[in-house]
Amino acid sequence: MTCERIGALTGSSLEEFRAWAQSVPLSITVRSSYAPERLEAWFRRGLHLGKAQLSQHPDPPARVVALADRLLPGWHSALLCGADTTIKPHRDASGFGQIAVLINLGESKFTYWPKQNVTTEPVHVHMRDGEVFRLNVKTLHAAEPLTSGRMSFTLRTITREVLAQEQPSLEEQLGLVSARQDIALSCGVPVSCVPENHASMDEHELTIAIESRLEIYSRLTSSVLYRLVEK
Ligand SMILES: O=C(O)CCC(=O)C(=O)O
Ligand SMILES: [Fe+2]
Repeated sequence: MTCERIGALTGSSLEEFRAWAQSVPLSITVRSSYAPERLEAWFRRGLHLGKAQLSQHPDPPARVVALADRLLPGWHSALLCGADTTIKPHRDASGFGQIAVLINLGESKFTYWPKQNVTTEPVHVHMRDGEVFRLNVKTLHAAEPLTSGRMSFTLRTITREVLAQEQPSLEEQLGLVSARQDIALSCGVPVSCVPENHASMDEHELTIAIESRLEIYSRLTSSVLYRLVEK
C-alpha cells in the first residue's frame, strides 16, 4: 500500500501542531524543479537530493518530537513544507528509507502510480486537515494543495549507508587514512610524512613529498628533543 491513512490529529493537538508549523520560518533549501514554489524547514537531518549529502538541523520542540516518535519510531529526518507545496511526480531520494509518515495541514490531493509510470493509471487520495498517512516514497508520487496555506510535515528514515557519513572510520578518527598508514609503514616513516593527496601523485612526486616532510619532521622532533634535554 503506497498511501495509507493511519490516523488524524484533532482538537487541541491539531491546533497546537498547526500553530507550531505556522510559526516556523520556511526557506528554499534546495531549489528543486519538482517543487519550484515550495518552502521548507528540515529538522534533525536534511538530505540533499542528488548529492546524498546529509545536513544537521535542530530538533523540533519536544512535543513535536514525542508525536514524531509515536508516528515513525526511529525517524531520522523531518521536513516541514509550506507556501505552494505542489510537487511533480517523483520518488524520494534514494538515501531515504521506503516508509515515510506525513501529517497533512489543510487539504491536498496526493497521487501515486502503482505501476511506477505516469502513463499508467494513477490513484488519487484526498488528504484532509490533520490526517496522517503512511507513504511508500519509492512509488512514483505527486502532491497538489487544494487549500491555500496547506502544509505538510514528513518524517523519514535515512539508510544506514548514508547515515554512515556521520561516523568517521576509526582510521579517520585517529588521523590515519589506511592507505597513508600502509605507505608510511612500507617506507618506514611517520604517517604525518605521507601527504594526504598521495593518491594523485606518481612515485617520483611521492618520494620527493615524503622526503621533504621527513626533513621538516626530523627538524621538529630534534628541536623538541633538544628543548627536553636542555631542561
Ligand atoms: O507534500 C506532500 O504531500 C508530499 C511531499 C513529497 O512527496 C515530498 O516531499 O517528497
Ligand atoms: Fe515525495
